[in-house]
Amino acid sequence: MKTVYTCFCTDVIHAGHLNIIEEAHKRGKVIVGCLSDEALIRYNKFPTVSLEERMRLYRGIDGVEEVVIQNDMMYDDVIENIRPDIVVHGDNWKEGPEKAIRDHVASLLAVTGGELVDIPYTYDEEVKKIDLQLREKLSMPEFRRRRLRQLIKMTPVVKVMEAHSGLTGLIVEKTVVEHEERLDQFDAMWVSSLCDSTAKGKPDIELVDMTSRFRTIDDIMEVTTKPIIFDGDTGGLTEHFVYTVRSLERMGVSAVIIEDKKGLKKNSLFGTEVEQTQATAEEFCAKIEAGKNARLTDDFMIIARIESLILEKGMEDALSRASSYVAAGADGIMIHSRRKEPDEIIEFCDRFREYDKDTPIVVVPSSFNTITEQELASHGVNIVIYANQLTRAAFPAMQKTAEDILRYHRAKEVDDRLMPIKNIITLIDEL
Ligand code: SPV
Ligand code: MG
Repeated sequence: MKTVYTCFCTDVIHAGHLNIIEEAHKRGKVIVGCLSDEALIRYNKFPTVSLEERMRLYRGIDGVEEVVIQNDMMYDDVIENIRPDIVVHGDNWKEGPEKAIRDHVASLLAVTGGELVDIPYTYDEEVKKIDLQLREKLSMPEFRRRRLRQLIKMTPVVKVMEAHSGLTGLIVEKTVVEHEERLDQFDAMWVSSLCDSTAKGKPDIELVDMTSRFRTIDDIMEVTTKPIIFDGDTGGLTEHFVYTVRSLERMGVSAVIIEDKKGLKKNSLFGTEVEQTQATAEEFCAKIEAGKNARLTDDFMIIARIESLILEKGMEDALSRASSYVAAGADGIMIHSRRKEPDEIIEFCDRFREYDKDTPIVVVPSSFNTITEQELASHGVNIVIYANQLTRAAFPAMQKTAEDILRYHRAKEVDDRLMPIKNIITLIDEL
C-alpha cells in the first residue's frame, strides 16, 4: 500500500478538497498535513478556527487515514519523517508564488524517489461562494479587531505596512512574494497621520479631522480583511480621545497609537528642528487611563508612543515613561527614533525587556532602515511598522510622469513605465 500525502490550509472543506482526497485515496493510504497557524499566516490565510478544530475537520473526511501537523510551508520535515510515495496537491500551485513550494517539493521527492501528482483544481460557483463567505467573516469588526492580538502571539514579528486609501489597502492585503524559498506578506495596516494628511495635500499637524480620518479607515476596510493600527497622533484632548477610542473600536480597528506630545504636534521626523512639546508623564498617563476606561473590549489596544528620543530627552526619560505608561494601562509601547543607526532603539528594547518581558514593543524603522525585522525581534520587538514607504514610492513616480508629459507635449515617452490600460481596468476584482 502506498502512502499518499497532501497538505491542507483551509478552515472549510468544499468539493475541491473532497476531490483531492478521493484522488489521493485511489492511490493509497492518505495522510493529510494540517498547516500550523504560524505557517498559514505567512501564506495569506488567517485561520478562523483553531489548529485542533482544523485537524478534527480533516479527520472527519472519508478516506483520510491520519492527520499530522505541518509546521512549515516547505515540506522538508514531513517528507523526511513520512517519506510519502506520492504527494498530491491542486494544480493551482503550478503558478504564482506557490510555484516555489511545488518546485521545492519536487526536488525533495526527486531525492526520496516519490511522485508528485497535480489534481485539477476545482473553482466552481460553490467554492467561490465559500471563499467569499470566509473573506466576509475575516472583515467583520469583531474578527478584525482581535486579529492583532492573535498575531502578536502567533508570529515572532508582526509586519505592518502603511495604507491611506482603498488601493493602498489592497496592495497591503494582497501582496505575497516568494523569496529564498519562503512566501511572505504583510500582517496588518498602519493608517499613518503623515500619509493620510499627505494624500489630502495637508501638513501632518492634526489638521485632518477625525471624521475624515475615519473615512479613510472605512475606504480601506471596505476592500480588505487585515487588522488596522491607527495613528492617533496625540489623541487630542482627553475628553475627545475617549470618543475616538469608542469609534475606532466599534469600526473594528485593532489598536490606536498615541504619542506623548501636546499642543501643536509636528511630524516626529522633524525632531528638534521645530518646536514640539512633550506632555508630562502624569498628563499622558491620565489620557491612557481615560482611553482604557472608555474601551469596551479587551481586544482593542491602546499603545503609548514615547517621543523622548525624538525630542532628545534621553534614554532614562524614555525608560521611565515606558514604566509609567505600562502602569497606567498601555497595551503596548512604541519607541521612536530618527537616527540612522538603530543603536538607541536597541538599547531601549534591551533595557525595557530586562524588566518587562510581555508588553508588546512597536517600532517604526523609517530612518534606522538597515536593521532587519528578525534582528529587531531578537531585541524583543513585536510589531514593525513601515510607516510611509508606499506614499514615498508613489509620489516621485507620479511627479516624474507629470513633468515628462509637460516636457514632451504627449504621453508616449512615459508609457513604458505605466501599468497597461488592460491591467488597470482589471486591477480591482468585481463581486
Ligand atoms: C506617521 O506615519 O504618521 C508616524 C510615524 O507618526 S512618523 O512619521 O515617523 O512620525
Ligand atoms: Mg503620525
